[in-house]
Amino acid sequence: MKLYYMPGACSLASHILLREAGIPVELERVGRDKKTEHGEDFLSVNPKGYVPALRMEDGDILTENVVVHGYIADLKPGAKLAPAHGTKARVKQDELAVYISTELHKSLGALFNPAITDDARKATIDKAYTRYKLIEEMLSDGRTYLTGDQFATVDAYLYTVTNWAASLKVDLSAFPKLLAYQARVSARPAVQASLVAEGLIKAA
Ligand SMILES: N[C@@H](CCC(=O)N[C@@H](CS)C(=O)NCC(=O)O)C(=O)O
Repeated sequence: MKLYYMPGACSLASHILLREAGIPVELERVGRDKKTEHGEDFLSVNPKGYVPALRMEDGDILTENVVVHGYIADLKPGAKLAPAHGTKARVKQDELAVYISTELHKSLGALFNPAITDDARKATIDKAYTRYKLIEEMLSDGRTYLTGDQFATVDAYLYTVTNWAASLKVDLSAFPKLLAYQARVSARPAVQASLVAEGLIKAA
């Protein structure tokens, strides 16, 4: 399998999940010019032009974070990254995944646009705060991860997009449970290995 990624972008979540599942993966970095590190034209790999793009074992390409995460989880049920299909636990996890995708990923991602106005930036951050408030409340019952004590797809995803806050200068100090959660997820060996492999931190 091959994961097309941009360092620190949302594709980091798929990268973490592949490591958590123990699935060997080849990493292919994509540049802003849409060329990969080995000279592939990324637009011919994924005409949508964005990561993550996962080349599956049969050669087909799979895109869209939430779907890629579910696919990885289903490949290795033993890793318990998602509950079984057809259960309420699975649809509740899917509900969270879509919340992270549409309410947090997309709004925080907009802050990377250098053309964003101050007013739009403030409105976007205020909206993200209302979304994080719900996450903070969920974490307030002492659970280790978003769905309980089991690390799941949604943790890799929430961790990845929340990790952007520092570089985007989004102050999360009003969410202490979230910050403690970020530190817990960050300490996982698969997360550390992914950060090192993407060149985001140095090996310990
Ligand atoms: N709908 C896609 C969006 C993925 C996405 O926003 N990818 C960003 C990185 S976080 C990207 O590749 N941006 C580069 C671009 O759009 O040119 C998904 O949810 O997977």
